[in-house]
Amino acid sequence: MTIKAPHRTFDEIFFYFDIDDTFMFDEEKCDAELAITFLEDDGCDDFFVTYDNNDPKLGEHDGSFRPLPYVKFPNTGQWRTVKLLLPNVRFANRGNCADFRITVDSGNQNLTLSEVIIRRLSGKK
Ligand SMILES: [Ca+2]
Repeated sequence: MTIKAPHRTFDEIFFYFDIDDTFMFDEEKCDAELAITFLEDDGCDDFFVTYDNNDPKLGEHDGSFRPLPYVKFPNTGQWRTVKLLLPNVRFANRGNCADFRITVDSGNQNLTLSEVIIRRLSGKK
């Protein structure tokens, strides 16, 4: 999996992730689990994930940016891992040449990531 250089706008920062196409590409009837390990500090209050999915009604650009609910956290100074279910993934590089992204639009838009793992839960092997 490749992480692209963070893209910053006036009030948001995006971390784009491109899954190796030999591992997952243009999937059908496939769910995935995304595990994100991050630092609960004062750089921001929350973040959310959007991902390339198969339902064109869910998410902008025909489902290329299906949003998940915000992950909210306090400033504990501790590392935390969240596991997110991504139903009906497609991962066809349609999200600005990536498969999913993490958006930060709160606080100072700073998020410290330690590890991001994608795991196939169903679909073709
Ligand atoms: Ca890809």
